[in-house]
Amino acid sequence: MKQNLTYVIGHRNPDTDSICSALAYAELCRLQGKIGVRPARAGNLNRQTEFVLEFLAQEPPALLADVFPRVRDAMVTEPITIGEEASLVEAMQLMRRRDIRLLPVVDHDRRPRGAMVLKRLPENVLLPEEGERIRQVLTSLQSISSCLKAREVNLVEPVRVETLELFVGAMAAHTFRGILENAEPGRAVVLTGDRGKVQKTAVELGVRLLIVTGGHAVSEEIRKAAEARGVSLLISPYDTATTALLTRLSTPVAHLAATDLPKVSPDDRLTSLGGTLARGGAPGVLVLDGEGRICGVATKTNLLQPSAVKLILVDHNELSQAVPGADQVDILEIIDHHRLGNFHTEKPIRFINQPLGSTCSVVASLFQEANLQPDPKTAGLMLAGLLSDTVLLKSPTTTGLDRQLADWLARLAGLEAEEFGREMFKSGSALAEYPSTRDLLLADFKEYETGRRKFGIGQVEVVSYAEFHERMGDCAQELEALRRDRSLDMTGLLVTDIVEQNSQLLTVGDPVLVSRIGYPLLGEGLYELKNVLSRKKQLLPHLLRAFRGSNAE
Ligand SMILES: [Mn+2]
Repeated sequence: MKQNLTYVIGHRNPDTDSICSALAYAELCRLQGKIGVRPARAGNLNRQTEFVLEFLAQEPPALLADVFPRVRDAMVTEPITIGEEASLVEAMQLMRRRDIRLLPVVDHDRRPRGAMVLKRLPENVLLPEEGERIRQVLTSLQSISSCLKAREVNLVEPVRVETLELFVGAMAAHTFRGILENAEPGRAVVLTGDRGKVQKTAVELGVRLLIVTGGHAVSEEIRKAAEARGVSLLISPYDTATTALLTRLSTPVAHLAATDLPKVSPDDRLTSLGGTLARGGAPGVLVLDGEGRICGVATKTNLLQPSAVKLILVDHNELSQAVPGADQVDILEIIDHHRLGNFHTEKPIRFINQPLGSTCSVVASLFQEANLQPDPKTAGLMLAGLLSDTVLLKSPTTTGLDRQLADWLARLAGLEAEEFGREMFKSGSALAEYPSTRDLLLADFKEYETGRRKFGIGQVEVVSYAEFHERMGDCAQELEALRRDRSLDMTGLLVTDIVEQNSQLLTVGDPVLVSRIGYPLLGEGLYELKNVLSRKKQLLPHLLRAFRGSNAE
């Protein structure tokens, strides 16, 4: 059984705030002495978050594709097993010694042949219902010998598993002969002490096995006779009563193992198993790995335990946004800054929801409330989440407290917030994500016509022009190549800064068209478009107006 684990986890398609608030809140829990609280994520990191974690040398939290309770969470790993040739008595000793209720019986390759089940042992051990079968035992001579730790004087076909009948030679030889003659000597196992006449009778009648009990030596005459007659002969160190009991318990477990236990994979969901176990009489399951080898066992009790996995949700409070399976485990806390999403719980939980710019702001304020100071890395993480969600504190969701917290966190992290935030947005911005400059141009490229002139304009959004300016030479070259490929008179790229709410336009092509663009020129083919954000509503009407009449020239 795994120990309890609480994951702090954000929403699916995690953003920087989701990842960083999970990391920071798990750290707060650690500082508060809570055990077993770990950060996790419900999806892949975006590029911005990747940058943040790399920059702060922070390992990404573990990826949880889902939290559906699975067999692997409930099973006993590395289970104690017993070989299929072992005897019932060995199985019983093992189960008693190790206090186990379910003992898988395996072959040489650890593939299960079934299991010994504590609750069912009486059926294997107690007397069968039919009287005449009372003396019968299914076993092999080898198994009897090993149970008795016997001295092997003569063994014929020791590995054959057969149904044998036990007879105790505790009477006068002639009486005994009478009894044996009515039985099938070829299936008889005769137990006797140092009674030479009984021993001799048994050998003469050609019994399957003669066991001399009490460790008594046999005479040379008996030994030779047994060999000559093909009678197996063992010397048991135990008295007759013990020898009889152990012989009865010598059945190889392969013949007794319960085979009705479901075989499941560690990855199976517990919910799909519940019904199977509730309906059938199986006391548990055998868990097999990909190769069909046993890797765990789970009893009904194991499987009905509540999941050991618990969740603390950050940056969301709706199950539809949560990691799959969240509805099947306990949710202990929610730390968020979103609208309430009609969330139900069975027990009271800690629910902190503040109308702040980010969940990282909420977590940072919890550090302050607890009088705990985050280390520089954790402060940097919270700063990143805060700046990310508030778009460098410019989003209308930004509060006064967010600004104060950003200052506090930046100081603790030793970072300059504005610069760090810009770097962060730059790394995650559109430009870096395109595999090639051509892809960047074509991502949102539209062609237009005015008279005989054709032109095309692409648009990308950035949070800073810096990266665009670095790639401007490439962009101009590729715009020219694209212009020729598509037989256009002019091509352009509208780069919109969503933070500053401005755009710049880079163009190449027909000098007549370019000369009519009319916006302030910043450099070769580069224009400044103040307060222009929309290609459709702002840039295009302007260009169509400016280009009108250019056909005549
Ligand atoms: Mn958020």
